[in-house]
Amino acid sequence: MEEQLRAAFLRMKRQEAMGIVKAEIERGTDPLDILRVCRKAMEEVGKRFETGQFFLSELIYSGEVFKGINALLEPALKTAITEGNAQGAIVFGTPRGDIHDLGKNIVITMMKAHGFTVHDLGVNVPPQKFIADLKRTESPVLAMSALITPTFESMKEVISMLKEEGLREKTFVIIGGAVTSELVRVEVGADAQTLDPIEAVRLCRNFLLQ
Ligand code: B12
Repeated sequence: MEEQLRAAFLRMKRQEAMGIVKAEIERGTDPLDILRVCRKAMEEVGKRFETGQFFLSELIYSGEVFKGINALLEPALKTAITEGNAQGAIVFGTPRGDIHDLGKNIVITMMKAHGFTVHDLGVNVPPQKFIADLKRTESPVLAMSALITPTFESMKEVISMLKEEGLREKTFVIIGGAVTSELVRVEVGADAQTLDPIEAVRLCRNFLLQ
């Protein structure tokens, strides 16, 4: 499946890719494994964009292929999850300057399926909006997604505003997105970082159960 799906992605064959995914779901393949293959394929699209083999049109189209696949994966991801009801609230968004949201939406699907209430602020979110929503909803968790490196500065701004508002101590800040890493977590001052949606759920749940 992996090679076929990767090839369909790189040839921008949306219907073909969706057909492969549909067949895999019907065969009972773990939807998280399908997601991993998609993420790797998108990484490859990104690399080809970086090296000039692909243009912006391919970047855009790969997003459309992924959206089609996500529509198929979403119900499968929800039914694949059976554990508990976390009952915590999360403010989630892609900070200012960044408009990527495919990964964010996947993580939100998983969080909701695990019983979290998610306040999705969307993309290109100014720091003030994060703070206002954390206050309004009294959410103990702030989740931010970054797909381009300039977003690290926006994340830092949000975290420094959290400190100014006296909210930093009581807010668990988790970040993710293809360009993030443990080093980035330390640099921006977040509490946790992961690329794995299940790990994200586990980390947030552990914080809430403390
Ligand atoms: C699709 C895509 C786009 C689409 C986005 C569509 C959309 N609605 O999101 C479009 C065409 C709009 C786009 C635009 C641009 N893009 Co772009 N894009 C990509 C691409 C190919 C795939 C991203 C993706 O959706 N992956 C699939 C998802 C499922 O993976 P993910 O986001 O990583 O999410 C997973 C995890 O990270 C995690 N996760 C995600 N968020 C969070 C949050 C939390 C809290 C947690 C815990 C976990 C978590 O969960 C997900 C599931 O596993 C990447 C390549 C790559 N390496 O990813 C480039 C990439 C991110 N883009 C890049 C660039 C340069 C751009 C542009 C600047 C291009 C341009 N010249 O205009 C613009 C920037 C626009 C902006 N201001 O934001 C670069 C960034 C380089 C950098 N280091 O800064 C990349 C890395 C490509 C590359 N290698 O050059 N892009």
